[in-house]
Parts: sequence; C-alpha cells; structure tokens
Amino acid sequence: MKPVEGNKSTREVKVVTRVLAVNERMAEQNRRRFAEKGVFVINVMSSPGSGKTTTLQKTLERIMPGIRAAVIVGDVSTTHDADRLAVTGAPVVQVNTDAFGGDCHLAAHVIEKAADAIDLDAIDLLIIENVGNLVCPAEFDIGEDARVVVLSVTEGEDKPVKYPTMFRLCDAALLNKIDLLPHLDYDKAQAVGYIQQVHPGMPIFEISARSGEGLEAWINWLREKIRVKLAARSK
Ligand SMILES: Nc1nc2c(ncn2[C@@H]2O[C@H](COP(=O)(O)OP(=O)(O)OP(=O)(O)O)[C@@H](O)[C@H]2O)c(=O)[nH]1
Ligand SMILES: [Mg+2]
Repeated sequence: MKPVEGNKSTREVKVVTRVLAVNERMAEQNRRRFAEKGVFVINVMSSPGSGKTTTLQKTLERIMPGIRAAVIVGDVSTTHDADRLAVTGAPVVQVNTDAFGGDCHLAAHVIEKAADAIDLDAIDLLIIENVGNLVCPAEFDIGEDARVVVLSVTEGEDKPVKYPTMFRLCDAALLNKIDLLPHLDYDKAQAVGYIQQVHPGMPIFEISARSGEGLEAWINWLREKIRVKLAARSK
C-alpha cells in the first residue's frame, strides 16, 4: 500500500515537537542550575568560520583577569577550537557531536553533561561556542542567559533576512572581520539595516577579532550583563 503522505508528515511534526519540548524542560533545568551557581551563560552562534573562536580568544584575554570564565565548545569533529581557547587559561570542554550522530547544534542535555566537567562554583561566566550553523542552534534553548550571533562581512549582507530566526532570538550581533572591508564589495549599511529589520533595537557591535578593533564596546556590553547577574546573586 502507498504510504499516506499526510500521516507521515504529521508523525514527523509530532516527533520534532516532542524533541523540542524535552529540550525545553532540560534547558530550564540548566538555567536553574546556572542561576543557583551565579554563573552567567552566553551562547555564541554563527555560520562556520565567521570568527567565533577568534572572537572568544580575544574576549577571554581581555575579560579573564577580573572575571572567572570557562568554555564549552561544540564541533562535529576535532579539538582544534578547544586547543585554541585553552591557551587563554580558561577551562575548556570540547563536545564532538559526531559521537552522537553529528548533530549540527548543541542541545540542552549535552550542555548538562558537559557542565559536569566544570567547577561551576569557581566561575562567573560560562561561554558556549555552538556548532557553526545559522539554523539549528537557534532552535535549541540550552539554558543560556544571553545569545550572541557573529556575522562576518565575507558572508554577504542578506544573511539576517535569510536566517531570521537566529537574528530574532539573539540579544546582540557581532559584525566581524571589518578589517577586510577595504578589500570587499560589501554594503555594511545594508547588512546592519537587515539585522535591524529582523530584530529592531538589537545591539550590533562592529568588530575585527583579528585587529581587536571594536572589541571594547562588545566586552563592555558583556561585562554589564555579567555585573547585573552577579548583583542579583549577592541579594
Ligand atoms: N581577517 C580576519 N579574519 C578573521 C577574523 N576573525 C576570524 N578570522 C579568521 O577566520 C577564520 C575562521 O575563524 P574561527 O574563529 O575559527 O571561526 P569559527 O566561527 O570559530 O569557525 P567554526 O568553529 O569552524 O564554525 C580563521 O582563519 C580566522 O583567523 C577577523 O576579524 N578578520
Ligand atoms: Mg570555532
């Protein structure tokens, strides 16, 4: 008998809904755990190669003297990013998703396990570098306090409108690799306009993780977020 397409797709939708509902519960559990420990958690997302790891290296170098940080980094394979980030002195946990099917995102239960390897009492800030992907990571709440999307000027202007969920759900956008602008035919005003169209009022920081330009404003934003969280802990 020919399969009934409608039933099949209904089943698939139900399964996806259930997966997201289970993830949502686990994310709330993570959020409570991090809040009890007074840890501020930031989820950093982007397409592959936009500069997440480079930005985080530079951010950690600047922020770590005063703020105790650790990192969970997700990739399908390799420990390249963990090795680069460990140079900063922060404890780093690498998650390789090829161990469980090559997921294109980090889910809440994965963060729960990875966080077991970190002394949460000894940190103020947990940075999560998500798997490079502009679609799936946006759909999985992992219990973070803030979400940041990195968009590099080599990716074209229109990513915010092509992948609106990511930009809608994030709390800040980092427009990276601005050192390359003189070599590109890139309409920065249009890119910024697209971000604002999708998420009006979201802070946008223009940075070069390579040269360090613009990092101060982004780091001040992050510091302020952490300060507010830590102040709430001491009440
Ligand atoms: N010119 C320039 N290159 C950069 C900048 N930031 C990162 N890069 C380069 O871009 C490439 C990718 O950077 P990564 O930091 O590894 O990017 P990523 O987003 O962590 O990549 P995945 O983890 O694989 O998704 C590397 O060759 C970096 O040196 C920047 O601000 N300017
Ligand atoms: Mg990386």
